[in-house]
Amino acid sequence: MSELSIDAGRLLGRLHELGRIGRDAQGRLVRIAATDADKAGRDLLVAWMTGAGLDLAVDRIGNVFGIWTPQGAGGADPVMLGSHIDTVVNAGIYDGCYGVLAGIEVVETLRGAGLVPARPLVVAAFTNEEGARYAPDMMGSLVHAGGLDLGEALASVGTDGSVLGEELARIGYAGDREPGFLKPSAYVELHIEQGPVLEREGFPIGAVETLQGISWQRVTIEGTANHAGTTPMSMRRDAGHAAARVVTFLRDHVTASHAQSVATVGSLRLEPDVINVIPSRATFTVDLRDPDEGRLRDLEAALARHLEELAAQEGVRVSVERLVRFEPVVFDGAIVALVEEAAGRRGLRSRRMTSGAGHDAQMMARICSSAMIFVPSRDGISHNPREHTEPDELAAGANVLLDVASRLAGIG
Ligand code: HGY
Ligand code: MN
Ligand code: MN
Repeated sequence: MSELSIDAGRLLGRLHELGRIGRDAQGRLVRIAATDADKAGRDLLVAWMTGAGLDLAVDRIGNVFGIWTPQGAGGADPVMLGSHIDTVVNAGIYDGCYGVLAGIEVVETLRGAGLVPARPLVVAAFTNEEGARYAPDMMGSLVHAGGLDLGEALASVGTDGSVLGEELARIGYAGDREPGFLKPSAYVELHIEQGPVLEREGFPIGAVETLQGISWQRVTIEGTANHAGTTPMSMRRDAGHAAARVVTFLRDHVTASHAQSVATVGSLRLEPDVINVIPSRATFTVDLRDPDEGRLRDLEAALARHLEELAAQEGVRVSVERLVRFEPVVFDGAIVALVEEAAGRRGLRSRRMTSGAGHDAQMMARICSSAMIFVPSRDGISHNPREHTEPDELAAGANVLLDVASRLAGIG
């Protein structure tokens, strides 16, 4: 069994302290990217990073990096640990934050034990992983990996009409380093599973080997506003009804396919949004995911066909804007094996699995060997204040991260 362990009390204390930042008037956790709440969370994280003796660097898309370059290790490419600290609306306190804070724990534990890695260690907090305000999600890591033009990302307009670059400058996190200035030798992300598998099957550790493909679209349906009382049903061009048909189509189509696909209409807005007016416009998002690229394409094609038929049948006009499209990712097998080995040495059962959620690791996999470590989520709940993982499970995951990072950085 490995003797070194992270300070579980410190990790838990920080998770709860960071989890108190960004609460709205109803007490919900809403630390949306590039808002004042995000700034407050970033400021606390920066204090912890500098307190841990890390050198701070912020790039032009606002990614925050804490860098430990031990004597003699300066010439080697770093091992990077990380995730994100921005949240969705009414979030839990573990999604993303757990991986960033556990990364700081790894550095503090190694330094405290007087262990010196042969490579620099970097802890990263990527900007706008959630994509709740600015699309695409995983934006900061995508720019870092060269998958999205910096100018385009900074010019992205949020759901509130704000411009990301202006907001980053306003909160003081429009950094000066060029995105991609760090070329990691490896990237490892510790994250809660956000799904039910580990808990249901009784595994404390997930060795994540793949991550499913993601397709985000925004659909706008234009009908005709009319009087709710005087317009016969046969004469309506009802954008609300047409949108509802898409929602049920997706559920029925995916369920009937018995595949691993998932489909979600998470945001739906009707205009003029008045009780006695037939909706003239419906604007909604469609989130499609599947671990298999071919099946994901088939699902996108089936939706496109349905929208065409719908336009003809309902007499409405349909337009589609593609927001995000990421193909499935296969992580580095050698690091996945390290995760299993490290778990085993600590007497922890692990199982290989796919990630249903998107993560910064899927972007980092474009430029370096990457993998993820999961810990269980109670009832599989996430993106919800009921998100929870037991303290001993959190500590176990962080210790596996410690062991994997140590091996990758040339310790032990
Ligand atoms: O959408 C996702 O899967 C991630 O939480 N951004
Ligand atoms: Mn996350
Ligand atoms: Mn999330």
